[in-house]
Amino acid sequence: MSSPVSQIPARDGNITSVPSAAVALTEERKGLTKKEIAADHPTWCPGCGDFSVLALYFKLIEKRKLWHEKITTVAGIGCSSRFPYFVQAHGAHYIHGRALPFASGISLSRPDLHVFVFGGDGDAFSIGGNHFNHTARKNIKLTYVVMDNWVYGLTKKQTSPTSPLGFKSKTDLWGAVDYPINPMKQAISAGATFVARTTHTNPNHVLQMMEAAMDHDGFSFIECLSECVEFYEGAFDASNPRKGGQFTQVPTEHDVTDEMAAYKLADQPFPGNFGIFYKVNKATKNAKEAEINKSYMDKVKGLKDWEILKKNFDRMK
Ligand SMILES: Cc1ncc(C[n+]2csc(CCOP(=O)(O)OP(=O)(O)O)c2C)c(N)n1
Ligand code: SF4
Ligand SMILES: [Mg+2]
Repeated sequence: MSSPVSQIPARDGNITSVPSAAVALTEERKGLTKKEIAADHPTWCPGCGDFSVLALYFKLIEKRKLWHEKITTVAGIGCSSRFPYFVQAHGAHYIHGRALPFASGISLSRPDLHVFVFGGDGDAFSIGGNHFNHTARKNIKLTYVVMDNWVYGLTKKQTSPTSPLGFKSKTDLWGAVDYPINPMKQAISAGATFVARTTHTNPNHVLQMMEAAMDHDGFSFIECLSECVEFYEGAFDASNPRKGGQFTQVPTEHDVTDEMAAYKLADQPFPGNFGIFYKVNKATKNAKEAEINKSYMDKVKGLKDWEILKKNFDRMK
């Protein structure tokens, strides 16, 4: 594995290279065991798809030997957003729909961490819709896993932005009339530089997508179908071979840098394809800000804090 490093501009203007979370382990320190990573017992309904996403996140931490202090788990509000409670590491269960701006701040100020954000379809695309678009276009280095169950689970069955037409819920007694959004198309058009799709019923695939997302230098987005057995049972059966459905991977000849080809994949009727639809390399906001910080630090090199402040005040006179 290559060793990506993050650059932290220090007060003296020098750039410090810090191994990113993806580099993880040195020889002296052992990786965490599942027992050390698991916190509270998850409070999801038995059979909820979110259990497998959590189990695979533990596996990722174990496999990639991430340390507690090198990983941050952030979420908004929803059943899926309870995620950080169950992980023994730093993190935050933040405001509904606001996980991404909070996580962006962490990512920009602590480039040595890998920031993971988990949440639901409502959190991501209703109340958090704006933040999703802006975080994607800024290409902030973090991984966002949306556990899409096509419903508001926590608040007991309201129509979500991904609910299909005709879905009967407490907010659409006669069936949903609003056209659902397509998370994959939205992510690509918003400017996400890594866009993938997976499903909780295929654990190996979920882990594969999480690893690839973590290794991506930029905003990585994964739509993970995660069944709400309480309020939308059977929603994803058509994508589950164990329920008579089909799990079709992205064709090997698909060019992940071809935006139009990615839209075409995203346009397939359900169950569609699973895998990486889109992946391009573009400078991150993290890198651009580090550059600005460095050039400013160079300008004030050798000055004391009060001298820098005075200089700024003098300029404003
Ligand atoms: C500002 C605000 N508005 C509304 C709510 C109520 N609320 C909590 S979770 C939620 C939707 C959850 O749906 P989703 O994000 O899909 O997560 P799921 O529970 O399905 O995993 C809503 C509307 C809230 N907590 N805060
Ligand atoms: S209500 Fe649905 S999404 Fe929430 S824990 Fe239960 S099964 Fe999971
Ligand atoms: Mg939901």
